[in-house]
Amino acid sequence: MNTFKEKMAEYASEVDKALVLHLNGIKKKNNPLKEAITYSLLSGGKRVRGVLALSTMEMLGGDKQTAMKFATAIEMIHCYSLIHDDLPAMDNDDYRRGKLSNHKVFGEGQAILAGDALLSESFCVLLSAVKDEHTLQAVKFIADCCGIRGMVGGQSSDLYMEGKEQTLEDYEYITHNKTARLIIAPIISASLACGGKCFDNLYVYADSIGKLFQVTDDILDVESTAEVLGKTVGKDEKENKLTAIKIYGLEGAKKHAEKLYNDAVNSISHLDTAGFLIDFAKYVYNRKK
Ligand code: GRG
Repeated sequence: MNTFKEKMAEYASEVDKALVLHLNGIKKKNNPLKEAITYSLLSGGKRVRGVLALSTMEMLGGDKQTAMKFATAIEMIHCYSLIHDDLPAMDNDDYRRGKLSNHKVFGEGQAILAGDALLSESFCVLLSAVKDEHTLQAVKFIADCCGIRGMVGGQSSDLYMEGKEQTLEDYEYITHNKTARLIIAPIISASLACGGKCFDNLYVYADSIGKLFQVTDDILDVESTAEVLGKTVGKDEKENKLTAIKIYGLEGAKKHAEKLYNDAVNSISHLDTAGFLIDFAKYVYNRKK
């Protein structure tokens, strides 16, 4: 039997292969767009969102091809968000995944376009997955997670709140939308594609690990190093960002992480095919990068 680590690597490698295959199908034009997209898309992310799409669909006994399309598209959306987040107008970071940020290599204009193109391309992939009412609902859900009512809305609030007085309510809104929604997307879209199978339990699980992902990100920004994370560390405090550390303090944030981990596990522990997702929650809780 595969260990969690092996299974995780197997899913991540399937996502990588699908992304390479997709890029191979795009013709190079007289511009750097394909190169700029390839640079960021194949720069070695953990592929957690793609892994969640594949593993949840497998757990529910759903269609593998549909899962591959959801995984590919959501990783494209995630990649666009990282490229745009690194721009000087947003988080202004020169490094991502241990390499120069997209705009440091291709310039700000091309980086904006690479993000735009990845988002459009993701919807070409998602539309190709629509084959019935269930897959249509799943694609609508993913669209909702990444736009005004999701990641972009959260990022906009995060930018808007900079330098203003911030409350726990602001923190919860921003975390839920900016980060958790794109973790919820692969899990719940798999459930919807399977006719809403295990929807309620999986929603609690997805929401908990989505929030946990942001809390561990905030803790790592304090406790880890640029070498391990491949991006600048210690920026949150320096730039007075609204983080779990600011709201709960470092020890309080660790306690909050433990609660979210327990909530995640308790929501699905009674399901007999949930082994991988239970281990995945532990992986997020203990992650070092
Ligand atoms: C620009 C619309 C727009 C949204 C930006 C990505 C994002 C939203 C903000 C980045 C801020 C941040 C670090 C959030 C924490 C959660 C997060 C998205 C971490 C990066 O995701 P990982 O760790 O990255 O999955 P890899 O590189 O492994 O893919």
